[in-house]
Amino acid sequence: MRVALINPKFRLPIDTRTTPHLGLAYLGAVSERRGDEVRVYDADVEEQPLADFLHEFRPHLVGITANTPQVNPAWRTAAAIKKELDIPIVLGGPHVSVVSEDLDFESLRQPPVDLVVRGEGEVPWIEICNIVDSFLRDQGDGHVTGTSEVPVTSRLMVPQLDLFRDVKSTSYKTSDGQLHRNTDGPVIADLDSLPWPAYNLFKMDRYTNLQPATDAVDGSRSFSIMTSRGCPYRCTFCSQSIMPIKWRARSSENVVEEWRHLVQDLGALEIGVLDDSANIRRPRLMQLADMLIAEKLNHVPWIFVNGIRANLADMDLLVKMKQAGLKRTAFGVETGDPDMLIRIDKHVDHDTIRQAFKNAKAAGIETIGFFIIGLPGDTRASMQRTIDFAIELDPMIANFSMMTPYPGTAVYREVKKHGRFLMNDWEDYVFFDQRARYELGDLTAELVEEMYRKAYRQFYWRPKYIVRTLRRKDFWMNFGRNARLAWRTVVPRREKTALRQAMGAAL
Ligand code: B12
Ligand code: SF4
Repeated sequence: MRVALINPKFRLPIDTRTTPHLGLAYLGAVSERRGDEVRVYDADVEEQPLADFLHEFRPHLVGITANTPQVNPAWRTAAAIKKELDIPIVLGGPHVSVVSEDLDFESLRQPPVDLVVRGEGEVPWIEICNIVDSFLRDQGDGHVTGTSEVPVTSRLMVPQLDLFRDVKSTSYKTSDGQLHRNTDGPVIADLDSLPWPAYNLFKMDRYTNLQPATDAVDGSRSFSIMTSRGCPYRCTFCSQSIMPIKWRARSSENVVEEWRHLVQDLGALEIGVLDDSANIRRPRLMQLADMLIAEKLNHVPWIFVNGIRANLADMDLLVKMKQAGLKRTAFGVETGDPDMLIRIDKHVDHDTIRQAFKNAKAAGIETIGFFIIGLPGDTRASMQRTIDFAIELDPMIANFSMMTPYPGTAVYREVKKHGRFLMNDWEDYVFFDQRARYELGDLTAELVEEMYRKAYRQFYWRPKYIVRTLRRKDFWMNFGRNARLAWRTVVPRREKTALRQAMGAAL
């Protein structure tokens, strides 16, 4: 069967670099293992128009990925596909996985969307492929022509057959328009059973690299890896719809084998480790580091892109990881205010965070701090404490995000109940824009936007920071991009956001 996997176009309001989509790379790998002919269409880097791609490849099944700001483009893509070919369309990814807000059904209500996969996709995706494949074979429909009187998709989705009723973690729409939601399936217990991501399906030379945590290297030589999935914590702001609370890790042997493949076969010059919480089990990381050293894979720098838990980052572990090639690590600090830190359920205190930064710096590892401006309950004083704490920790990169309440999070529920959203579209759910995303009590958009700009100004326009930055080679490698970012964050916007004015006028 021919299977197409699509990453719909979505441009962030800042100048981002591009990276192959790891989720699609995993789905492509399991499909290839099933024996399918697979193509990835990544609209971020693709030059061929979608219609041409579809007519050239003539897929039997299409899967589209969608996080929250990408879901409208995903629907538009689905509509464009159905205009060209009569084929079943499956949506998956973080947005459609938020069952608490019925977001699987929201997508199924879009005419061109037939199925939604919630959460980890590999197992349900393959079950769907099996069902569609045997249906097409039974129908003698080796090729999708769309010329039969009853369209292929309608025949596949007839309620009398109800072909997808046993596919766990899947929601679907039968041809009578009824929406169905199957129960959740178990998480993938043995991650070693998964094939490695199929980078062979991507036009690697068109990517730049992971941002903002990594440095500018040739995109085709910058890779991601995920050594564990899930996170046992539930911070109030974090969108955890895809990765369940059950944390699982691959074996070190399995990780090292993929690492070797990236370094030796694909020529990786840099590796971004994408785990949500890589250091949940310390002995595992120690073993992994030992193996990277023993296997002489430690000459390629790697980076914890998403942050590791500060409460589990002791000196011995960090020194060992530095020896294993760890160049830079992020920590989720979020707030400098002690009460807010408790309120967001981070389960860490400021002294522990201080110590983790000290340890990392002493071990010779560069640091990134993630901070949030405008958490529910934040005040001018608490946000100032966040800025002050960032300056005290003095990481190499401070990343201040505008609090964006993603559906399914505790913050989203709180704003829904007591505040008001300043977004009228899922495409606004990005946090590197300068605009406030909601208002709650005394936390006004003006205040949050003012403090957001202040955070960047106060952190980055320190003489000590500027001198140190100018001495870094990486800074000059990224000079154009850094200059654009600095300009955007320093120049204040005088007007209120256009969106807020529109919302105000509507009330
Ligand atoms: C690396 C990363 C990035 C990278 C690359 C993104 C990418 N294209 O993969 C960069 C830095 C560019 C990025 C940017 C953003 N990101 Co990001 N990112 C991640 C991160 C840390 C890892 C993604 C990953 O590779 N996961 C591992 C793979 C295996 O999982 P996956 O991609 O989700 O795919 C699995 C399932 O979702 C499902 N699936 C996915 N697609 C499909 C499609 C089909 C057909 C099927 C059947 C199944 C399926 O099956 C896959 C295999 O199990 C996640 C956190 C996380 N744990 O996933 C956040 C995360 C995805 N990002 C998030 C956000 C908010 C963003 C931004 C919007 C932030 C911003 N700047 O405002 C932007 C959006 C950019 C964009 N253009 O879309 C949120 C999404 C929340 C939401 N509700 O949408 C997450 C979950 C972080 C969080 N916990 O809040 N991100
Ligand atoms: S912010 Fe980090 S620790 Fe908190 S729930 Fe998300 S991934 Fe887990």
